[in-house]
Amino acid sequence: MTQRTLVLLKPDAVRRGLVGEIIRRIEAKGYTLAALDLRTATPELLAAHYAEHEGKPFYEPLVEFMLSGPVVAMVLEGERCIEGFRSVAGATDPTVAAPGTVRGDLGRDWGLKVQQNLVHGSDSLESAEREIGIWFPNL
Ligand code: RTP
Ligand code: MG
Repeated sequence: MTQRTLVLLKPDAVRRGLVGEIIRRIEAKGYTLAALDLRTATPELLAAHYAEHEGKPFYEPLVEFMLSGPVVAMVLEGERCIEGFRSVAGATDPTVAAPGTVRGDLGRDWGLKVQQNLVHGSDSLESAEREIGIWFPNL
């Protein structure tokens, strides 16, 4: 089933010069870029994007981190790319993410700052459509 998914390369990925490496892995996997944009998030955008996490202990530091520099927002297209990109990304915590994944190979352990895990990928069909609407309303 061909799907679309919203992927963010977080500020740590941009700061560390890993944009090319991560896009290389996405393209090598066979996913197509349907949209790609370097931009600085806003509190409003992030409140919508992370609505499901509002109130959790990591919410405020996560939003602050996501505002700390530009992100690369993209829409990927491909066969089962929602699940597929999350498998390319690896587990949320870079320390336990499997080798071969973006977070496992390139992620650093910054102590309690689990939010600095390089990438975001939509986790379901519903969240993909919702998040694409937030980041690329004209797509
Ligand atoms: P993502 O949404 O970024 O693709 O990551 P995910 O599904 O693997 O993780 P999720 O549970 O949706 O959490 C969203 C982001 O919040 C940060 N986080 N920090 N305990 C913590 O400090 C903690 N837990 C989650 C991470 O940046 C995670 O990617
Ligand atoms: Mg998530």
